[in-house]
Amino acid sequence: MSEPLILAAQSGAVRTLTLNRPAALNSLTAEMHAELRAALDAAATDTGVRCVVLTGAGRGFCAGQDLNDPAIGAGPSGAPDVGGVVARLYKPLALRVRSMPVPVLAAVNGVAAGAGANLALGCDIVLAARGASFIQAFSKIGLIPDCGGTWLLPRLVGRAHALALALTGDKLSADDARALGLIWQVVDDAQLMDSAQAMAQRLAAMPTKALAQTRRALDESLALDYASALDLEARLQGELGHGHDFAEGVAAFREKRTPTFSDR
Ligand code: T3D
Repeated sequence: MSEPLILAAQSGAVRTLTLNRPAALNSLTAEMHAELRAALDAAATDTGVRCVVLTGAGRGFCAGQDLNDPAIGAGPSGAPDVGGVVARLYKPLALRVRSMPVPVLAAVNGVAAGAGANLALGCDIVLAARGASFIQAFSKIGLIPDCGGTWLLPRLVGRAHALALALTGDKLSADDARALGLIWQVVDDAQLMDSAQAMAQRLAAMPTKALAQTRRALDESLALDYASALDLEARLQGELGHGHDFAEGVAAFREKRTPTFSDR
């Protein structure tokens, strides 16, 4: 029997998903897309999951689209159907990550290139091993950034750096990515998974629903004027105010104890 393309492991309320095609730097085939989407859907519906960690097996995180995958190359006419691939596979993947009901942490263990870089950057918190790197490899093969790259990059690092990264396709070290504000933190290679698990366990103990709504409010605010963002805050805060977690958080504060959150 062949190895799963996505490995899933559970530790407490943390589900770790590992992209598992190390010989091809975990580049994404159509089959792998299907397994990854299924694994994310399963984590989203499992109430025992309160944080997801996404990482890669071997020396790479993900080298983007598998450029050898025959299932992806050509459309019905025989001509390349790159737009169809992006619409059918990358858009739903990017939206799935961004709409998870729990925080998603990328533990970038090695090179993250093309859609693999943007898959990581679309996660809520990005931790990288010092030896990892980020490459907007698209321009080298005549494409534009996809998997959310055109939206994410300018918002993360501003137009000047976004455009230079996308036009040149230059490799950015983890430390430089951190210095630009592209990612959250860099840790020594040997510490990556321990640091990621520690951060994930911490997030898993937090009020999950409030974390998911925080992501939503920040994302939606980018298309809103100030007054509309304030309206959105009032609406989401109103919903959260009726939840168990708010009552529990306030009670725990008053009673000087650790809260136990359960909303999802
Ligand atoms: O339909 C569509 O295409 C639309 C969707 C587009 C989304 C995209 O992601 S487009 C961008 C696709 N990705 C790339 O262009 C990156 C290609 N890879 C590289 O440039 C390099 O591999 C890296 C810079 C990422 C790493 O370089 P290095 O020197 O550390 O490793 P390597 O020797 O190049 O790669 C190791 C193996 O992985 C090698 O296989 P081999 O020779 O040992 O059998 C290499 O062919 C394989 N590999 C790496 N990336 C891919 C890949 N195989 C298939 N597809 C890849 N993307």
